[in-house]
Amino acid sequence: MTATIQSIHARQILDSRGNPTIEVDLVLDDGTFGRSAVPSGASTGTHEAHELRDGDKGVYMGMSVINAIENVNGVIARALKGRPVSDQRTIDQCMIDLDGTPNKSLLGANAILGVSMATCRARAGAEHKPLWQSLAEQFDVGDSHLLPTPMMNLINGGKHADSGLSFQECMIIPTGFSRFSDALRAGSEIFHHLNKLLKHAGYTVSVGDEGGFAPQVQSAEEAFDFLLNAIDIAGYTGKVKLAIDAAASEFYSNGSYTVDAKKLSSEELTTYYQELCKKYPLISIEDSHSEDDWDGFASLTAAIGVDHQLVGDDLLVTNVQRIQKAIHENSVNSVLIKLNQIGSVSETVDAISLAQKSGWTAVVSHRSGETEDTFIAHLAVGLKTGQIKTGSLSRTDRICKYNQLLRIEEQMGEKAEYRSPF
Ligand code: 2PG
Ligand code: MG
Repeated sequence: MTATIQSIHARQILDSRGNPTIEVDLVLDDGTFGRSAVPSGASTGTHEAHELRDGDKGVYMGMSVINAIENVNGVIARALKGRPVSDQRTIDQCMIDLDGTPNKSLLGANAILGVSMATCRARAGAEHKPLWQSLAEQFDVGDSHLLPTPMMNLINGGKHADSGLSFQECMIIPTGFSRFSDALRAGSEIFHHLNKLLKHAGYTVSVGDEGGFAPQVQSAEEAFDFLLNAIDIAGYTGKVKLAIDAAASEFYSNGSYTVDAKKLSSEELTTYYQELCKKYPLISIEDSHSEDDWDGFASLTAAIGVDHQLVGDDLLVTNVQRIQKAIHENSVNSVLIKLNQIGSVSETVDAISLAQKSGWTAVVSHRSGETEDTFIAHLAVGLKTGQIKTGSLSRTDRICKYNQLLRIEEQMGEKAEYRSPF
């Protein structure tokens, strides 16, 4: 396939929180068109690649991305025009070299990622293949028919809601199903039963950034009890497990963690997680400790890592160097994968491959600020990660990823696979 890039055009659009972000349109010389939109986090790790924002408080509260857009339409477009899209790594490396900084702070990780994803879209179009299949072939994954098991964020806390709950995400994982569509149905039914239970208990049922409820519950235990109750009423006990993203960097300060009004040391926090795992079917914990508390992570992995998934998000920021350190130090056994933490598709794939080679799991993830782009649904299938985290069962910015997975399952027909990653 020898199609080359004819034009690249970026524009400013809004994300699910109403903040500006970048959309990129890319056209090949054969007329094929590819479009992508870049997501944005709220609980961002300090080691993430640089998201370039203009910072003029009078315009979109400082959040506009005009400089990043000018970088796409200027220097990046000039450098990539006429280049073949057959090799994604060459395209990405060209932008990485143009930027020249370790964290993409010159051109912006948001600028580079937008072009990187749009290139993948255009190449898939030129090949007349679905994006997941084109990604699987481009990165030598081979036959891929595994639909990802979702982590569904039904109760939002932390920085994503005003609920008072310290943990950012209390999630369910539908493990006991043999089709993605059945797992999705279970998630939706549980979501609606939870709505009724919360209402009945006098809680608000308005939703947070990722479409989960944000009730003023007093503790993680109270949130888990609601989830288990909803799972039970929906008739899925045993088939649906629990997971959290503690996002602990957000409740860490001066050497201690404040969890639901209790002050805990790093060791006490590890003990608290162990107790929660004894009491509840909690099988996956993300960002258990603060992003540079390597010892805290390692202590939890030593304690419960054999039969629990311990995921690094802010800790690892989809960065191969940090993942390597974590493998060496046994800090966690799983990585959360976010394209915009590192800023290009091929570097994201490198992070996934390193994790997979090391016997870890990899969970492809949305950001709390999302768009209608469904790239991550394709990435999870194409790279055979077997897991995706893309929010609750409401809000189109979340549901569009699930809907795309339904389409992929339908396209695959009999070949589609779904199984528990645990
Ligand atoms: C996380 C993400 C997504 P944010 O912490 O895992 O759920 O949140 O995009 O705000 O970093
Ligand atoms: Mg996280």
